[in-house]
Amino acid sequence: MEMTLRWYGEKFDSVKLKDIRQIPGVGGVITTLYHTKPGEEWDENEIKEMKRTVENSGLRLSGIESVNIHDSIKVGDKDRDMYIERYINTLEKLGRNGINMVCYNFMPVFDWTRSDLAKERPDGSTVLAYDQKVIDMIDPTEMFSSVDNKSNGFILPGWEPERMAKIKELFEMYEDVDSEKLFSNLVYFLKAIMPVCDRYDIDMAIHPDDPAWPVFGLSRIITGKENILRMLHAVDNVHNGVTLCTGSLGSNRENDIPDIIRSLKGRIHFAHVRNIKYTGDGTFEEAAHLSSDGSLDMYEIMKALYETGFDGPGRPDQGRMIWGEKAMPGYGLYYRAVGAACLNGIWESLKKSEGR
Ligand SMILES: [Mn+2]
Repeated sequence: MEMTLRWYGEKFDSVKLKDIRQIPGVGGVITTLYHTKPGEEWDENEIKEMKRTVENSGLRLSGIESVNIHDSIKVGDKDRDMYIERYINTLEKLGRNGINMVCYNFMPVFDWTRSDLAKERPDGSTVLAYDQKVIDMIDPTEMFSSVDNKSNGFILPGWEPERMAKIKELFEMYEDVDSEKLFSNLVYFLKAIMPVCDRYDIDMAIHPDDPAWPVFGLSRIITGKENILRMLHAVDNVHNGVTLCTGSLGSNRENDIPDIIRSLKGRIHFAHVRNIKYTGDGTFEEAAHLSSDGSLDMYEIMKALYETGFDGPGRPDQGRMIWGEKAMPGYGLYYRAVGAACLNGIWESLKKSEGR
């Protein structure tokens, strides 16, 4: 695994590349053109500039998270072919510039959902948390304002104000999109983009739905081993792969993450490795990377990645906010550096114990 950190770009991120460079074992960042909107074709000069900025700081640009998918593609309306063409053009430009891993998701309306962006834990750190009972009481069209109030003034990925301003229209778009329709729209999209991925050796890595069950009555299709394998078989090309996000998949207690990792061998192109703690039925909060702090076995997860020969980029994902840092919820420098160090420690011990 190549350890990386997510970085939102100089204009949007409180974290500096020179600070990321000082975290032991972190050699790359996962970034994006954060100002672009879903459906917009990326500008090649901006891609070059983004790459130059990262490389000038002594880091590698290890992949993109995300190139977002326009809702027309997800619902499969009359405009989808136009948006797919733009997406292909963006992939072509990334490929030409030597960028070979693209993370995306196929979640309706909301990229991810939490009921609290700064839940205080007993040690005084704050974390993102989810409580189904709280979510059930929220009007989904009000969800954006409640999230925006707690984002420390940062724009959250997937919660762009321009998009959320049209939230009622978005819900209408998805009204008759059941999980089968959403799945076939995903397959349609993947079949269309595979030729450009083959040409430039671009690994597409779909991010699982977070949490891994339907929220606000919206369909969710990337939630566990069975539907992920179905998706991989439907477009059986190595470039059609997965972001293994332990926290998203782990939100469903029935998901056995090491087993999922082993069954997806060769098709995991990106790893988000974080711990979560189950706090009740349908409730969880994000925890530190030490297994004892949460409910997931981080050693077994890293071991499964190691044993299946995973050599793509990985990152500690979002984490706790500690030491009074003010940053985008989940994306401070301090704790993610701790998380990366913890994962690197497990990885080194796995390597050494096998004499590799
Ligand atoms: Mn993730």
